Amino acid sequence: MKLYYAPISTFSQKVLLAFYEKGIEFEPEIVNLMDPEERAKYRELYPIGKIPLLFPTENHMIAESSIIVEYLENHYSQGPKLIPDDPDLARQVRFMDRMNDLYLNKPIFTMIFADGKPEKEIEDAKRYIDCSYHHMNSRLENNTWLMGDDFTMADCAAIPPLFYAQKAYPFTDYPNIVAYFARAMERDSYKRVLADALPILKKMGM
Ligand SMILES: N[C@@H](CCC(=O)N[C@@H](CS)C(=O)NCC(=O)O)C(=O)O
Repeated sequence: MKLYYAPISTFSQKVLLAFYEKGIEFEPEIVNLMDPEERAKYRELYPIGKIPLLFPTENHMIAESSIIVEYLENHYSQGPKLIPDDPDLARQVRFMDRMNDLYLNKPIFTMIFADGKPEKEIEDAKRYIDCSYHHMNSRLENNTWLMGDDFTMADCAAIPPLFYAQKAYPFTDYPNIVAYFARAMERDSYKRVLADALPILKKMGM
């Protein structure tokens, strides 16, 4: 199974967390989309041009981080269940996953690359992140992970953007998120993700 990704990309890290949590092997294909030639070549393979991208076999392509996690969940029974069997719980995980993608991950990236962006876009990004922080902080009041005691796809989606948020839009006023992120840093799967990403970020001066 071949995975196209970049170690510093949050959506890639989301699926890396799933692979590592479940102990599923893959063949890494690291893509540097900041390199124009590599980006053009990648777009020949996948015209939308986003990572991550999974090829379970040579002719079977699966795009979109949540769909990749869902594929792993459906085809590999090992490791924790990142999407529960219970349909109502599964829906709640998908909801949190979607909220984290749309209203945490994306706006945090708007904040990282805020320079030159229209004021309206920055204001919207801040509002979305504030809403996400409030919601997460209250969910985490009595929960270890976003869905309770079990680590799920919702956490795979939340943890990578929180790393970048530390600088771009800190969550220091939200003690439950601070504690949650500290717990995430102790998790083997996330330690592996950071071990690959940190040297690259350091080289980039981030
Ligand atoms: N909805 C997509 C988003 C993927 C995404 O935005 N990936 C970023 C990297 S974190 C990317 O490929 N950016 C390159 C670009 O937009 O050209 C998913 O969940 O996989």
